[in-house]
Amino acid sequence: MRFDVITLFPELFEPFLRAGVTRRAYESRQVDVRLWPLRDYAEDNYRRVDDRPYGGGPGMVMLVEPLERAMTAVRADRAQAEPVVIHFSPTGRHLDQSLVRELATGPGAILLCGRYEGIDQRFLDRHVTMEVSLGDFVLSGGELPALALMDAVTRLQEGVLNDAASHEQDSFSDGLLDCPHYSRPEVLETPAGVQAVPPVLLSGHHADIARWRRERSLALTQQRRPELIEAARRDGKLSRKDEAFLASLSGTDKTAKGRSGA
Ligand code: 9D3
Repeated sequence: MRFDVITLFPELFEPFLRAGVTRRAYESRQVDVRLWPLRDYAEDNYRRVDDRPYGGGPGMVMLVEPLERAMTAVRADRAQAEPVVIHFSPTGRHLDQSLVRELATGPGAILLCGRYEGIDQRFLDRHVTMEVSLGDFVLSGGELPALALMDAVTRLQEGVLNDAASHEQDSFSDGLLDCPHYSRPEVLETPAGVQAVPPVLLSGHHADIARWRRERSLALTQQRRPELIEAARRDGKLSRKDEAFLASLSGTDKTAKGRSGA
């Protein structure tokens, strides 16, 4: 799989490509990331890549011509006839795990990172197949969204997670939020008091532990993201036991976190 990233800030990508569980996939070119510095495709003496918007107003617009030259170079370097071209934009479709899974099975994409107020619409009209947003908040450009997408897709590639089961236990893999996790020490002494690990996790009863984790996931999802419970129900992902547990929560949040609104 291959990602071609057109960006004014290629240096932002390097540290992410060298860290964590995804590193090996990038280094082995199992996921081949190629960076295309847009400024290299500016042709005038000032290496101009942006200019003022027609119609006036604040900010700058990314110029068609350098983008066009960069895109021509990328397409010439990619065998594929019609690669997916993703433009990261606050007006795009919100990135979610179903899009990530879809991209993870494909040949990759061309990723277009905007800066300033945005990109000349005429370039977008001719090249972009998909607009993707990271959510309803304002960033200064598309580079972090591009890194987020590549990270999410790359960790789904064969051999990236040591443990195949990590995939299945992921938040969202079955549409529910993840349960809490604990490690040593068994009892944590703090100035605010003593915090013990939930005893069931020390019991060695694997069925009980699995049930406890499932119930923590269900309760947390019901509390924070009730629409995900509805979706899991529609998708037939809730067992009779799950439904009985949810019914026992009886619509009131009895947890300390629920009462505090945390
Ligand atoms: C202050 C400028 N905004 C006017 C309301 C428009 C605007 C233009 C460019 C807002 C943000 C950006 C830069 N953002 C991205 O390129 C971006 C983004 C984001 O800001 N939030 C969530 N997802 C994304 S994907 C790309």
